[in-house]
Amino acid sequence: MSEHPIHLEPGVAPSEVVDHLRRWGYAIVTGVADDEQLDRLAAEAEPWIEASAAGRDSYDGQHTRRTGSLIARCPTARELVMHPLVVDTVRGFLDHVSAVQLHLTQIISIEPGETDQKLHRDQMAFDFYPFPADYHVQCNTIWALTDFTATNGATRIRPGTSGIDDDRAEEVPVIQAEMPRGSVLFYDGKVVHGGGANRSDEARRGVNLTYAVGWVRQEENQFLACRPEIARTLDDDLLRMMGYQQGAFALGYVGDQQDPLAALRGTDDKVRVVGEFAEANDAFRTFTADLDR
Ligand SMILES: O=C(O)CCC(=O)C(=O)O
Ligand SMILES: [Fe+2]
Repeated sequence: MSEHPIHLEPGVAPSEVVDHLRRWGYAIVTGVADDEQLDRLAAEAEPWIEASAAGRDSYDGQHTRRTGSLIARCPTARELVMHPLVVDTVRGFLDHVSAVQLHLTQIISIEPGETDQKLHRDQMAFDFYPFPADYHVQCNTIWALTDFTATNGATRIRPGTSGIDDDRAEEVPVIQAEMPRGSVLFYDGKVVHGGGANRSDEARRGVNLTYAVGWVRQEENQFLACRPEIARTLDDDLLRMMGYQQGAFALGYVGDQQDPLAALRGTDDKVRVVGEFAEANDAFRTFTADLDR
């Protein structure tokens, strides 16, 4: 395992990131965000982080602050959510579904004194449903807003544990996703991982932006986390990613089969067929082939 963590260079093709994710359950790309963009985000987020309480238990982290609603609160977070490398990687990794959607936006600030978070697989959020080993439901990112180091709480990962059961996963050594500020850690919903202890004297800050298949409930309720008055000022592509689109063949329309985006904008467009790339879904294509649509 000594080759881990593997760092991919800026400019890497999304397909290569997808390959690494499929092989190891994680991938790190350095140099995705620059200092100017991160400074802007940090300034927008600072008052909200200051106002966020520490977690209630050792899983959330009693020395960890979690700050959500980033679409509404931090305009720069919108750029990160829709970064082409991320969107293309998420779509490539979750290419078995008609639509993908934003799942969670959260700055995780692990502060001095925090201990190791219990290792877990993020897909447990779906009521611990035992998804098949080869069915991925999530594709996640953590953007390094500060350097991630072994002492300040860099994410701990057991590489390659996505497709294996818990007993075998226990035998895989834990590595840490050390990476410079501006890097992105991608990881799937199955790989065993957790936040690290912070033994330094500064906070480790990461922007956790996660994505899921279009047919599940979102971890963060995007329709309430971002009020309609703010949502109406956002681009269509971002809104679709937030969930203002059909999540699958017949999921998420409004009233008389109105498209969710049209409902938000107050127009009367009927629903688009489904998510923006439904044609990728074999089952969808087979089912609709003989329909007169
Ligand atoms: O902050 C981190 O490095 C990871 C946190 C995490 O895995 C979680 O809260 O689910
Ligand atoms: Fe996690």
